[in-house]
Amino acid sequence: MDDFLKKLEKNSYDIDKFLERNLPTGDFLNKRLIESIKYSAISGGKKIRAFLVMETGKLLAKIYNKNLSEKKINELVVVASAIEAIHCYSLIHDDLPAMDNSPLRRGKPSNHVKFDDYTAILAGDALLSWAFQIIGDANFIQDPKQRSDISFEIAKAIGPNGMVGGQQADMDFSNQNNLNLSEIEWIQRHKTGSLISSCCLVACILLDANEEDKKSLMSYADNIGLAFQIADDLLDINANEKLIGKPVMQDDKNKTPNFVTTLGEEHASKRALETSKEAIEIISKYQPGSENLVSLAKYTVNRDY
Ligand code: GRG
Repeated sequence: MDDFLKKLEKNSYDIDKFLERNLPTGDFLNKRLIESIKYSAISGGKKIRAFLVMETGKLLAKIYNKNLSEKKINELVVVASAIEAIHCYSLIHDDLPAMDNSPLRRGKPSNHVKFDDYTAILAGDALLSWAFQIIGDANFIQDPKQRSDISFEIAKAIGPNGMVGGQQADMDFSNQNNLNLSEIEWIQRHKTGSLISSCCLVACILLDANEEDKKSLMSYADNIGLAFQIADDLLDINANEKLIGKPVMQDDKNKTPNFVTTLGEEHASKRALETSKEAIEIISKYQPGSENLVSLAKYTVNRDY
């Protein structure tokens, strides 16, 4: 696991380098907005979504015996960074008083606490727009069809029938403790799962994957997303607040039903492990070459933050 954590760290470093170089610099009166964007987007988080994009790309290159050129690696980094920017926007907005009202994120004051509510809203909006700006930039991704397919798939994954729709349902039903398991799973698949699945899908687009491999990799990603969310619900009751870098017992405080409140701790742990195992089984058919994706599946349920 130590070796895997080092790879995850190196990946974060590469993505941060891209973000530092390419996030906008203020050009006049917008300097405070830029400060707020950089405060949340750079040097924070595990960047597992970016890792998923990069590793899926590397695996596909291996499967198809393609040489992963520097240009192709850069394209993967661009899309991975765009997805991390989108993820960051969702966390900034999720922490706002109108949503989770969380004062801490990644071990430091949430964006709206450090700045203010309107700046946090605008920083999130700006990160979302910037993500599509770099995906659409021909200097970054050469093939016009790939640019348009990637934009389409990501927009679909994070829109009303994806992340935003899931977040709306999460908010609407947060005070109801009568949601059943399939409703909770629906919310998870939309709120968290669809962006995670899109990480594998965009790598498939960049590497021209065939339908069969695309299907397997999406199924791997679906399982990773589900295991990740159940593990997150378990961390909400068990984690060390300092280590996790955000308040614990948030779902209890906000009366949000989740996998643990519905299944109980023991069953939820079992389900997380089964789901991670399923992901490992799917990706193991690509051995050798998928070792880092196997480690990621193990990590989703063994992490302590
Ligand atoms: C506000 C449109 C909008 C969407 C919010 C992602 C999300 C949707 C809310 C976050 C709520 C939450 C805690 C979900 C659990 C899973 C999750 C996304 C955890 C945070 O992701 P990590 O652990 O975070 O990858 P880091 O900090 O490592 O990037």
